[in-house]
Amino acid sequence: FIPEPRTVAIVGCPFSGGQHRLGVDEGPIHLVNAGLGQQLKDLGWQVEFDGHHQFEDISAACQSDPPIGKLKNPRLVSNVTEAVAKVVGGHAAKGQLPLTLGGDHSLAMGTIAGTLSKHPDAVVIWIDAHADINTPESTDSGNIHGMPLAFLTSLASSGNLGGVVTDEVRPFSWLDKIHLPTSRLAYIGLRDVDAGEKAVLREHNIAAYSMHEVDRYGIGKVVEMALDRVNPGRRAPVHLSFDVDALDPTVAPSTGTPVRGGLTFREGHYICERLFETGLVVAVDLMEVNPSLKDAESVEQTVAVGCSLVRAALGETLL
Ligand code: B3U
Ligand code: MN
Ligand code: MN
Repeated sequence: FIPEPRTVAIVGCPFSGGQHRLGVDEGPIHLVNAGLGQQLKDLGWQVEFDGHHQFEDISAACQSDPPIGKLKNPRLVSNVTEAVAKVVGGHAAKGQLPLTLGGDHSLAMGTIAGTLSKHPDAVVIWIDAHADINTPESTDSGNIHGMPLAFLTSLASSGNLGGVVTDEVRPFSWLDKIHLPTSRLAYIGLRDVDAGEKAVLREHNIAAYSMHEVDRYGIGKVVEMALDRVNPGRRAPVHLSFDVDALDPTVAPSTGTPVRGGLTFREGHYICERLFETGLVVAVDLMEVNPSLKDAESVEQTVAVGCSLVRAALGETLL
């Protein structure tokens, strides 16, 4: 039994340590300042927002954070995502719907771990231009925002970070007990997938729908195909993790790694609307909005699109 009105807990995560471009930590601040909270109230939600999370103590404690193997900022990312997992898991435990605003996509290690703590059978729908499933061995960039799904699916673990670790607590050891089976992960929107990632998607037969499938079948069919693969009975809770770079750069220009040929405005919104319609959505992430990239008009456009994607995922309809 879920009391009405339902509560959405906005988890603002101004964090950019999973990649190297400054400014993505400003994303959540812009989204909230654009009035997202009130917009969700207008949709009938009770909204809880306790301000943006401050990761300063963690950053201070990670002053010395040399790379491990290729991984950049491993201690910072591990500690921040562990904190996020606790916050998201706490909201989920109270029956609230956590809405996490990033920040870079490494944060999803925290959000999805938090969701799994309350809903161990949850499936993940990952909307992105990128597969974010590089392992410490396969990564070229060393940026951890390209790896969250490798840790979540146990393809990567704290024991194989690709370098010698002498830390008292091994970074990412908190994640070793978290396991998202690859059979419960579906992607939509892919178009910039590294060779090592393609091998993983194939080897594990992961439900991956690239822009090619979106073109071929149309977005309506693709969403049903994705759900049929990971949630055939339409009973499992759904965690939606939306990287704004899934959208075409003409639609969402202010993001760190734009890739042309992306989802249209409507295709992005359709995914959110359809998932809401299933009644199964238990958590939503909106990641990689970077207001320091591009001109003021592009920033405003990207922030507005981000807000409207969230509204669609939380029940806004066209009619
Ligand atoms: N696959 C590349 C690029 C990338 C992943 N996620 C984003 N970019 N945003 C990497 O760095 O792992
Ligand atoms: Mn991503
Ligand atoms: Mn991406």
